[in-house]
Amino acid sequence: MPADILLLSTLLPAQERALEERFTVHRPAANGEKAAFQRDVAPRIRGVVTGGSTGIGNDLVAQLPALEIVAINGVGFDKVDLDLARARGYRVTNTPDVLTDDVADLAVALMLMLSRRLVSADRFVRAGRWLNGEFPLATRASGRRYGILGLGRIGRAIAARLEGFGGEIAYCTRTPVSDVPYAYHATVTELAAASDVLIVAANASPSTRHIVDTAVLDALGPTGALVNIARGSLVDEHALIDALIEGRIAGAGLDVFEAEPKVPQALINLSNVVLAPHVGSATAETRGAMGDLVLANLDAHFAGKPLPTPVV
Ligand code: 8YV
Repeated sequence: MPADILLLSTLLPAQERALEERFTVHRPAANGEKAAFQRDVAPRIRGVVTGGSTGIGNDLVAQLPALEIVAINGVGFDKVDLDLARARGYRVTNTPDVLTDDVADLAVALMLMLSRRLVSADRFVRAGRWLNGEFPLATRASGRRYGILGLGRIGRAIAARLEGFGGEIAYCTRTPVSDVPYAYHATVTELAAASDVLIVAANASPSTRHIVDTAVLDALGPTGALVNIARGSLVDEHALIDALIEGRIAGAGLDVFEAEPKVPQALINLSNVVLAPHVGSATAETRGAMGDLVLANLDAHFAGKPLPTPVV
């Protein structure tokens, strides 16, 4: 009998069909159907498919006594309680590597859009304002001091791209990395002080929550820019908004937010920010590769084979 799977976030249509061919797929219960879901469906669920920013809450896990695997369609596992997974004995998988290039591309794109004011420039042309005069000068993107917070797969891919921009690359991680030529800073504040552009590419965890705070933003300074393609929780959003409004930093390029998809109106009102709706991995190619990896992990698990990309 095919295993019962709970699908908490969407996959590409072809991959949802592939999932349905192999498993009995359930979606979260609508309001009014929750009691029936808990009684009839939840006890049978052996696998959960979820997104990186959706994860699975411990209250839902508690309703799934037969849970064997949580397959995350994303690299980040901050919304899945790994200690609980170990204690209860179910597996957790993610989709590393296949999304690295896209997320790194987006970090560089946000940096370029911000420095060269491309969103405002686009609006300027569309509004016909070019006919009345030239667009104000922007800031160079090349040859700057780039600081990368977190030097995992994505941080390294961002650094590799920035090598093509000239300038200096520095990074901050818990312990120095031995195989890179970049300058190491032991604290984020020191990294920010040595950077014109600070790019957040670290994992989210309780220990990295609000790691970019007022002190870090002030160290980045009035000509500095912040780019975040990691998780909203790494940045103290209130401190960021204050720093942007008061001109204590020059601008921000943000793909992730603390309470996404809710974006603070204060950020929306600012012209020195570029906003994206968490689209780091959102290309057809990469979402296809991520979905394939989700299916490969589920297939391997239910065939009793080693998991391609286990977290737990
Ligand atoms: C996705 C992500 O937006 O990989 C991650 O951790 O946040 C993104 O790639 C998300 O996982 C889509 O489900």
